[in-house]
Amino acid sequence: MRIDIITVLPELLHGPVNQSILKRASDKGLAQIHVHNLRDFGIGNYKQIDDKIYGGNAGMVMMIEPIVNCIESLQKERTYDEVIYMTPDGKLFDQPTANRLSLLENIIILCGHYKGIDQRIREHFITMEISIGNYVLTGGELAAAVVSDAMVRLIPGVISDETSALTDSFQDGLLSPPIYTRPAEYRGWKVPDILLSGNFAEIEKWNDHQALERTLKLRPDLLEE
Ligand code: 6GU
Repeated sequence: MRIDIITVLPELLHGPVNQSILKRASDKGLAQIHVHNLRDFGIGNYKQIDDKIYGGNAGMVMMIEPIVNCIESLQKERTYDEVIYMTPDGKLFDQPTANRLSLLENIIILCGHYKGIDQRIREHFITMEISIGNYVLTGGELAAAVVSDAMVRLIPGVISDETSALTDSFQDGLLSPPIYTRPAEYRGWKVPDILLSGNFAEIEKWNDHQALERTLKLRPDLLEE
């Protein structure tokens, strides 16, 4: 998978891209993430990328030309499966969406800033609009990092424990059961006996029950779905 992220704040993405799961995937050759500074496609001596909103409202809009020039320079090199715009008015990002996107070959992610982008970009270039939650961020960069992480960790081989991505909270629509490690007792707080019993059939039953109970208690909305 190749992800091209277009942003006015590339520095904000250097941390996530050069650390953690995204770095590991890149080192293994399983995912390449390229960050593009929109300013490089700015107009004129000042490399302008934003301008006043038509119609008198206060605020700035990301201009059509720099964004189209950047997107088209990428599309000249390869075919993209999705051109995603990160925006609070997009479709709420969830695990099924992450699953679907993780199977794609090439993705562009455009990070919104200021009041947003010229509507014509959304109409003619964007194939998908994503929000990561019902709150407003200053820009789409942190959201793009969230979406990239969620997609890339699903690519086979990225996480060393092959089964772990599939047993995550949400993958089966349930929260994960509680987990423990040594010591078996700390300050008198004991790990449940069943987990030390070695009876794997019973342990699996216990885990399933805990997952259901925790979901019922903490996220009943998941069960309604
Ligand atoms: Cl994708 N962008 C911004 N600016 N704010 C958000 C968001 C995205 N998702 C939730 N809030």
